[in-house]
Amino acid sequence: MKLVIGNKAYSSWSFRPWILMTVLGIPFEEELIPLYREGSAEAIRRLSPGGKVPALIDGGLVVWESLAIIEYLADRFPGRGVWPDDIAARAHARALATEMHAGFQPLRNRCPMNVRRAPKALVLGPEVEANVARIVAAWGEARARFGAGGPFLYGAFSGADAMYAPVVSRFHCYAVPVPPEARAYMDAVMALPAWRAWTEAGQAEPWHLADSDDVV
Ligand SMILES: N[C@@H](CCC(=O)N[C@@H](CS)C(=O)NCC(=O)O)C(=O)O
Repeated sequence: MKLVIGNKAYSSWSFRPWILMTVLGIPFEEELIPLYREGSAEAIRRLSPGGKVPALIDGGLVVWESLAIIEYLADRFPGRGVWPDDIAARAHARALATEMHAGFQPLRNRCPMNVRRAPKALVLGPEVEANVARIVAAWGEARARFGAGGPFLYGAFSGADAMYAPVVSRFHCYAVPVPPEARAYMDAVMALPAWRAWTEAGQAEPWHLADSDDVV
């Protein structure tokens, strides 16, 4: 299987299936297309019908949209733990993942993922603060109800953690104030070797996007 991704420094949507496949040990090769450069859009469109990354190519099948890729991985690798085994936990995890996929636009706009940013706070504003409060509450509920088996949202690392991995990065890099339980969850995600591999590769990339680098 091949996963087509964007810059590791910035491409939050690419990070989601990449970290999930890496943590769960699902073998894949990656093709990285640097974003927003001459020829990028055409290069992406050749591989991904929606014209966006990520896309997963499995033989003759192309799956695009990060959440659809995660669902495909759940079908393709049953028993690998893409979603929690328990039906209630699984429903909750899918709801949380979908809420991320479809929402939190103010946070995404104000705090673009940028793994090169040293932690530095900025003024968030009420809409972003509301997103942060909702995410912290949702993480807390998942951990309290379903997280006893490990440090992640549903105990073991799952598709829900993958969907929120870029949020962990944003909260960290923009020094967003969070309660200790949320910080402990973030630290568990950031301690993963897969996290380090992605962020170190992103930090070493030669491409820079001013929109993301110049956020103050
Ligand atoms: N809803 C899509 C969003 C994908 C997306 O917006 N990807 C961005 C990079 S993070 C992209 O491909 N941008 C390139 C472009 O729009 O030309 C998903 O979940 O995969």
